[in-house]
Formats: sequence, structure tokens, C-alpha cells
Amino acid sequence: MDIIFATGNEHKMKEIREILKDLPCRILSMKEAGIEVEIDENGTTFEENALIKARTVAGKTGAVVLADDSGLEIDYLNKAPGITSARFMGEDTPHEIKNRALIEKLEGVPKEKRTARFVCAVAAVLPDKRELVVRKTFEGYIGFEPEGKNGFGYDPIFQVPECGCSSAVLSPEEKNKRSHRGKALRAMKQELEKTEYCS
Ligand code: ITT
Repeated sequence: MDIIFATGNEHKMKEIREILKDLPCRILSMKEAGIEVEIDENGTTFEENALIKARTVAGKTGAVVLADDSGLEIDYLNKAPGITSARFMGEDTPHEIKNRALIEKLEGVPKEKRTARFVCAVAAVLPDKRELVVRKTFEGYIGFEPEGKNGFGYDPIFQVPECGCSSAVLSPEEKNKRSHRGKALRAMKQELEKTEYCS
């Protein structure tokens, strides 16, 4: 059985392939599946947006469709950028600029008030129309300087306390072991293995 992952984000796709590599299914990006569709992410929660993405693509195929909606919540900024993490300061603005801007917004804020988390909701729409959703977090704090070249997006400013470095310093394996996406996809994998589609 094929799984189509409803994302246009190549960095996410790379992590997803690695995390789900043991599933007895082929994992295709929308591009690989030849699906082109406008997705209107107008939900108010990570879960809703993940379901919107999965349902939109499920309308175009009979395969299992998965989607990820994720983002960074910074407690001092009332959980911003949150569900608008991709759109914060403009979708095409380079992440170096977005990361600098977030560090500037926290100028003078001490470490204990810089708490933050990555959130990931993963939704699945099955061929029998059943829907599944899981949500997991990755807890940390916003660093005082960007650090590291691995990962993507906000990784350079996200410090992982138990590692003493940002998630952009971690190897892909170390990040996947702890990350919001790693945990959410492993939970979803367990759910999928209970179905007739991925067992
Ligand atoms: P799709 O909707 O096509 O999947 P997207 O990049 O627009 O791709 P989201 O709407 O879920 O995805 O936005 C997530 C944003 O949150 C992403 O663009 C990054 O800026 C940030 N983000 C999510 N997970 C991250 C991670 O593991 N490391 C760094 N930044 C992350």
C-alpha cells in the first residue's frame, strides 16, 4: 500500500522518510504521486490544519494520506508564531532573518523565561475514510544566538536542554529520536500498523 504525505516541505519529507522507514509501505511525496492541489490551511489548531491537508489530498487519491502541521510556540510571545510558523514574516523570508527577529523580540529575557516547544500534529485519512490524529511536542528554550547547520527552519534557535545545544547541532538521528515529528510519526505508525493498510 502506498502512503502519500501531503507536504510541500522537502526538509520535513526527508525526516518523515527516515522516521517511517520500517513501515511496509512506499512513502511518496505529493510531487512523486503527481498530485498538485491548493491547500487552504485555515484551521485554528495544529490538529485541524493537519486534517485539512490530509483531507484535501485524500480527495484526489485512494491511498493512505498523511499530513504534518507543525510549528514553534514561544511562551514569552504568548505561543507565537505557533500555527503561523511557516507564514511568520512571510513564507519566503529566509529563516536567518526570522530567527534573528525572534531572538531580538526576546532581548533581555532570561533563560528561564525563554521556554518554547515545537509541536507536531500528524493526521491520517485512510481509504475507508477513517481519520486519525496525534500530537506531540519537543520542549526546549530559545537560545541567545543561532547555532548549528543541520535541520531546517527554527532549529538553530531551539535549544535542547538535555543536549546542551540547538536542534540544528543534533544529527538527524538524534533530532528524530527526541523531536515532535519523530514522536508524532512513531505514534501514528503504531496506529497504522493496527489497520489492514500498513500491517
Ligand atoms: P507543508 O504545510 O507543505 O507541510 P510547511 O513548511 O508550510 O509545509 P507547516 O505549515 O506545518 O509546514 O509549518 C511548519 C513551520 O514550522 C515550518 O515551515 C518551520 O518554519 C517550522 N518548523 C516545524 N517543524 C520544525 C522543525 O523540526 N525544525 C525547525 N522548524 C520547524
